[in-house]
Amino acid sequence: MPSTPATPTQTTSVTMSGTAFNPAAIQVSPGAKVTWTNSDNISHNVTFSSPSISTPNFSSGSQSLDMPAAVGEYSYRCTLHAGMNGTVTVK
Ligand SMILES: [Cu+2]
Repeated sequence: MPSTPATPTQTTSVTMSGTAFNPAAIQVSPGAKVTWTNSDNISHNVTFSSPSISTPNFSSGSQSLDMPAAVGEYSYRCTLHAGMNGTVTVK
């Protein structure tokens, strides 16, 4: 039996904590602005490969990115930390 993907949380706010995105899977409206807040006191970033959008490295405070208007599931990662991954479902 195939595993069921986790249901994304409907929010536009993601925390970076413990070198992880929380919640790691979110769902937003087309074109929504998503804000990541770093509470780790070490540098992280948010890097999407398609579309090619990213935040600078930041170690405190928040950075926001506008999500695509096209529905779909967009994965992202922090390029500084292997395994620090998240997804944004635009629906
Ligand atoms: Cu990181």
